[in-house]
Amino acid sequence: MRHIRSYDPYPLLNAEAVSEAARLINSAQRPLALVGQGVELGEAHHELLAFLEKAHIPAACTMMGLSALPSAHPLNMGMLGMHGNYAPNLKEQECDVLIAIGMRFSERVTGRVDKYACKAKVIHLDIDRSEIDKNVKTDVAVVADCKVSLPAITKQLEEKRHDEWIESFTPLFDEENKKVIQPAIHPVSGALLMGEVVHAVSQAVQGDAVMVNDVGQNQMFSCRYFKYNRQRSIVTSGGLGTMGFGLPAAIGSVFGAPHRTVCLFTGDGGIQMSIQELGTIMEQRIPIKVILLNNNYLGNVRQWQELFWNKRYSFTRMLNPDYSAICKGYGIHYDVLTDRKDLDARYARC
Ligand SMILES: Cc1ncc(C[n+]2csc(CCOP(=O)(O)OP(=O)(O)O)c2C)c(N)n1
Ligand SMILES: [Mg+2]
Repeated sequence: MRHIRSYDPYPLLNAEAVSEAARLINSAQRPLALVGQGVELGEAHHELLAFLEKAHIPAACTMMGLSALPSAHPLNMGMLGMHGNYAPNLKEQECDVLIAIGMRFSERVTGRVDKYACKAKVIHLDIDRSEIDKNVKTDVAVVADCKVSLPAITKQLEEKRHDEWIESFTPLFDEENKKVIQPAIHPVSGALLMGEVVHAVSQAVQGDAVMVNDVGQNQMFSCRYFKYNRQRSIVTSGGLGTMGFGLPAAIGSVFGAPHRTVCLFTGDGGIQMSIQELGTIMEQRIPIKVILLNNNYLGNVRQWQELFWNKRYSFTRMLNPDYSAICKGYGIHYDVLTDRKDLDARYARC
């Protein structure tokens, strides 16, 4: 086969790197695994569980890897990064060994790299050699498909418990739950919130659906509050942040997984970038649940103008079309939900 520079789809496992990684993990007091989409693409879900459970390692997922580990697994510590959970973000700064598995240390995960995970030795498992040392300096690199590297490392791991370390996440969870999560998913007054809508849909499908999203606040809230118990269940444009991705991606998801429920969360800005695909839905009679989280704003940009640009709002207010009329035109069944008290009853039909 012709050699293409920097293209090496099946790198051979380096036995020395595997032993060095296992040695570091065996000596760790406060290990933390970061799980990315590489686990999903490599279909290394069982291998990941065997690895985490043998050495009792807490893990947090990147946005792209959210369904690589069941949401309710006791070692799942939540989502990493700027819009992620409090506990894993703080614990990255405390851990002594960080094991990155099929993830690329995006800047939304790391924040300032010069202050990132300073107390940790870093082990990076990735199939792509060019990811190693790209963003975060690595102590041990295991360049291979993680379906191969994870079991090789697991074989050399000692069975361990890290109860005290794992319990130290709990007060941080409790604090986030009280101050952020409960007010987002169970608000008692005010306008309907994205978090409570996502939570209600997630409850209705009981972790069984494929979740697709667009870009913006709808993406962040759906990533935060949708739960999974099946692998390969999230479809998002991730760091590419491509508005208009959601609707066609949801159509593709139905064709890719025809026996599964597909839920799309999208925004009033993003849906208008590929709204013509409602025609495909009409024509193909595609059974997607489209949840348009209409806040009459390019909400994510407005949020940045508010927080980082001194509330200088510019061109973020949306003058929206009548979406009901549009659905009617395409012959697509729709429901308009504005009242909190209707939430559970409507989504129970999901
Ligand atoms: C094609 C494209 N254009 C612009 C952006 C920049 N951008 C990111 S989020 C966002 C606003 C999204 O608004 P909306 O779809 O209503 O979602 P919301 O944040 O309100 O949930 C914009 C303009 C982008 N990511 N992609
Ligand atoms: Mg919006």
